[in-house]
Amino acid sequence: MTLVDTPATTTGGPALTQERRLVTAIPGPRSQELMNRKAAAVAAGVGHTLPISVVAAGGGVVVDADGNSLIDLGSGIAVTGVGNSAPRVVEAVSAQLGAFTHTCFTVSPYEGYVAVAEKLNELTPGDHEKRSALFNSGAEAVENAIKIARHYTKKQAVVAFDHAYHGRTNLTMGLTAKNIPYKNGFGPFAPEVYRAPLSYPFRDGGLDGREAAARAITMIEKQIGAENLAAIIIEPIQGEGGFIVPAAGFLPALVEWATANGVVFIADEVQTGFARTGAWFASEHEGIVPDVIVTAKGIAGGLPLSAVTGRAEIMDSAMAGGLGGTYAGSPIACAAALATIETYEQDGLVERAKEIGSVLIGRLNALRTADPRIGDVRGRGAMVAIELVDPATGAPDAALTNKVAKFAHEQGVILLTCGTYGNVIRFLPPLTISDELLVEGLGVVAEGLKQA
Ligand code: PLZ
Repeated sequence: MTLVDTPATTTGGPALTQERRLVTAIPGPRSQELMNRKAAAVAAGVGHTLPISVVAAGGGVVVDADGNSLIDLGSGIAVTGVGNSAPRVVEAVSAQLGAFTHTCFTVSPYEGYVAVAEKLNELTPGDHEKRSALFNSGAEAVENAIKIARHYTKKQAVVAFDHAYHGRTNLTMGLTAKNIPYKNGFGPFAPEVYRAPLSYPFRDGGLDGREAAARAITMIEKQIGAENLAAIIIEPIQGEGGFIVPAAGFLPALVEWATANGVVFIADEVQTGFARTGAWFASEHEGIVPDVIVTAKGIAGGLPLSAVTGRAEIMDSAMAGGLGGTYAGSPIACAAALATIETYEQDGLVERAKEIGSVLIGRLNALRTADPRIGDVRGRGAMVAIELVDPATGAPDAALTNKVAKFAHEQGVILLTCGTYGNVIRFLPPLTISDELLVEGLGVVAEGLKQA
């Protein structure tokens, strides 16, 4: 691997020196300049976690315009599983750019779209016959999954769960649980969306998975009725809501009930999909086979692409012309997706996610033993979190969480928070990060906790 030292002019990708390097305060002067321009030009509603001006990224680092090199523990929110500017992706996208950039698949089709659909049908759980349709964003794919389920079942109601996150469009805002910042003042929301209680082992008072599922099913039967319910949608591990892993048995019981009652079970694997959790899809950990599965983020190495994959009879129910979009399944994004999937396969990244997971869980559990403010350590593979609490009461401690995140940012670590109560620190490193950088990043978090 070539080690390149000057940041502002280098390309990204794995050629970047893999180190944390601070040459100015964060933000440095050039980043600050961009932040000033941003404040004057970009709508205030578009926030940011870390005020830097990115010029390159790759492996496990992000480099800013001032020459600082930050450890990436966020992957742009679980997107760059294969790393930034992954070589196969760069090559495939460059070739596609030279061939053609756009025709609109629903006007004049091309092979890349079909090849991605074939790959998704093969990789997603279940050996039944499947079909896929491609879109641009996670929210757009979720919307389409619901459209398809309603068309197939000829029913209207949809159940989402406490702590759910499904997007920022009108229907998906309604499916999303948390008000601030996602929904506040943005209503009215779409009708026929209902919310059921989740299994949240850390805050559930000892309910096991089957009991938590029974609680949700009772609510659904009493308040909605299976005869009105088109679909249940759930993230197999809640992402934005706090990296909540439901108790074992919760998801299988919901799938069983949905199957028995003519309700389409939709797994939103936008954040959990594509090797992230140490399996191709998080549904596999619980042995469930969703009727429909929604993917995005990790699917295309950073290019915008999303997909709905499901049972052929469900997916084929919408009339020809009923699904689509100008850019949906763009040839460039499809080229990126095929190269991304090949990279997960060839570079053994499902296994790598497991290894990253054992480093994370091991170190964080050790921290927890010495620090009662860490109420819970949870997650699977390279999707792990700590929940910070007041040790005396167990109450969520968002202030501490923000302090630790701020400390990490100032020390050159990109660290994300999440959770309905804003008290969860989540770890979503690119699967291309080295153990050294990962451990160094965790060390900064530990120091942040100590100083807070
Ligand atoms: N479903 C499970 O995690 C996106 C949100 C970032 P889009 N999560 C990151 C933000 O603050 O906007 C997400 C998700 C799950 C759907 C989505 C939506 O995916 O590609 O952001 O539309």
